Amino acid sequence: MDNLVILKLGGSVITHKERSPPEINRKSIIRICEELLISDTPLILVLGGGAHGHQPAKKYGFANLSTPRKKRLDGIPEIRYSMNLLASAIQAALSEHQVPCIIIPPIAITKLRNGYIETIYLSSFRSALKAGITVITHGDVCFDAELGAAILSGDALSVHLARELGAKSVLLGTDVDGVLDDNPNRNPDAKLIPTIKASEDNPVLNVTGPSKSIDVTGGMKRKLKELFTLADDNTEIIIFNLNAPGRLRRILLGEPTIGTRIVT
Ligand code: IP8
Repeated sequence: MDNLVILKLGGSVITHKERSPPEINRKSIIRICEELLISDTPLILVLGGGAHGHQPAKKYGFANLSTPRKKRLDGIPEIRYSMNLLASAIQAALSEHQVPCIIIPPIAITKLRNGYIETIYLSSFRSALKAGITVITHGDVCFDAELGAAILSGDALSVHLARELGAKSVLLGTDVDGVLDDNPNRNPDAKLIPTIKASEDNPVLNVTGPSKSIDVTGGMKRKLKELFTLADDNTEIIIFNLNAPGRLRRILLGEPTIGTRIVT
C-alpha cells in the first residue's frame, strides 16, 4: 500500500507513565487526534504500552527472561484489560472527530517464539485500510510458543507492519526530540542527531540509553535496531517529539520539523 502511514504513539505521551494505577493522558490524546485530522492517507496507529502496558508487564516478570511460564500466563488478563482501556480511549477521541476506526488487538492474531514474531495474520488490517477505516493497534502481551507469553513491543509491531504492508512512512512519536548524541539521563546537554545512517556498527547505538521510566521492552537502542532493519530508499522513517505541539502535523504535511530521520 503506497501511501500507508504507520504512526507509533509513544506510551509516555499518551499515558502518565509514572502514575500508578495507570492514568490516560487525555489532554495529550485530544491534541494528537486534532493534529491527525489533516491526514487523508491510510493510517495505522500503534500505541505504546505506557503505564497501561509496562506496569502490569513488570508486575508479572516480563522484564526478565527467566520468569516462569505460569507467572507470565497469569499476567495476560490484567495486561490485556489495561491495554484495552488505553486503546478504547484513543478510539473514543478519534470517534468524536468522526474518524472511522477499529481496534485490532495483536494477541488475537500473533504467534511469538522466544519474544520474536513468528506470524501475524494481517488480513483484517488489509481489509480495514481498503475500506477507509483507520486501524488502532498496540504493543501487547501475546502467546509465545516457547515462553508461554511474551511482550510484543509497539516498535517491533510497527516495523513488521511497515514491512509486510509496504508503508510509505513510519513515524515514531516519543517524549524526546529524536535520537540524542548522549544519554539524556546522564547528560542534560545531549544534542539531537538529525539524520542517522542505518548500520549495525553505527556508534550511535552505544550512546542511546534506555527510557527514563519503567520499560520492559528496551528504550531507544532497541527502537533504533528495529528501525535499521527497515531502512531503504522508499520508506520515510522519523523519530520525533510527540509532546511538542504541531510537530506531528508538520510531518504529516511534509513540512520540515525537528526530529531524527533514519536513512540508508
Ligand atoms: O511500549 C509494550 O509496548 P511498547 C506493550 O511499544 C506492553 O514497548 C503491553 C508492555
